[in-house]
Amino acid sequence: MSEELNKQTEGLTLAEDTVLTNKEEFTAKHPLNSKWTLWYTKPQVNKSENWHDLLKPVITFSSVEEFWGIYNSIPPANQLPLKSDYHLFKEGIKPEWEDEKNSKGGRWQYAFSNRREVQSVINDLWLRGLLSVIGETIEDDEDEVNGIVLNIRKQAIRIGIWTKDCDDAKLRTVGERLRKVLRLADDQKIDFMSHDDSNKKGSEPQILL
Ligand code: MGP
Repeated sequence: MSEELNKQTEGLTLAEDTVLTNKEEFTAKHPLNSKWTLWYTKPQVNKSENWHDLLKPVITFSSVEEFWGIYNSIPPANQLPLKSDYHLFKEGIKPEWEDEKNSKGGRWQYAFSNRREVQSVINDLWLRGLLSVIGETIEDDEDEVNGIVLNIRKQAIRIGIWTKDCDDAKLRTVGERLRKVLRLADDQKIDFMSHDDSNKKGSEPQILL
């Protein structure tokens, strides 16, 4: 078998340096367009803990390699406890409605039921969402998207893309990209709600896509 393989690969050469020929390539880092901070919201244990107490920054990174290092060493989405959240936001933006970069914006959200059958797809959807955000393929205007959020709840898992403003045309582009990233079927809808409305009880989403 190895003889046959040797014969087949005899004439092959690698056009460029790779990790196979150049050990420096092992340490190369591929910078991302922006720096990103991962945040975690731990579940509330007693009622005296408010939203701000539960939310903590975990780590900031700026390269593809650091992203994978972090991704592979934190609990996968489907092992997070109920009532916890992951948030990945551009460095300097807090994942809160109150942050001045979020306050005029809102979020596109895809919610799917938290049943055992869907547990296996959570990690896949969340990873595809993360990659679209750090690769900035989710947006045309590189400043429209501030971050991505994962909420683990009993009734539903929610993935939300937080936008800087509520400009209809820009929102639609981001919404359409999100549908593609998550590979949603026609009957799987996402909705948009401004943070102003999220902060009011009983608000209905402004856009359904
Ligand atoms: P949630 O975690 O988005 O939804 O907000 P959940 O857990 O499904 O609960 P529900 O009440 O929407 O059904 C839960 C609560 O956390 C909100 O009602 C707010 O009190 C608080 N909260 C959430 N966010 C994203 C913020 C925020 O950005 N700022 C502040 N001050 N509170 C927030």
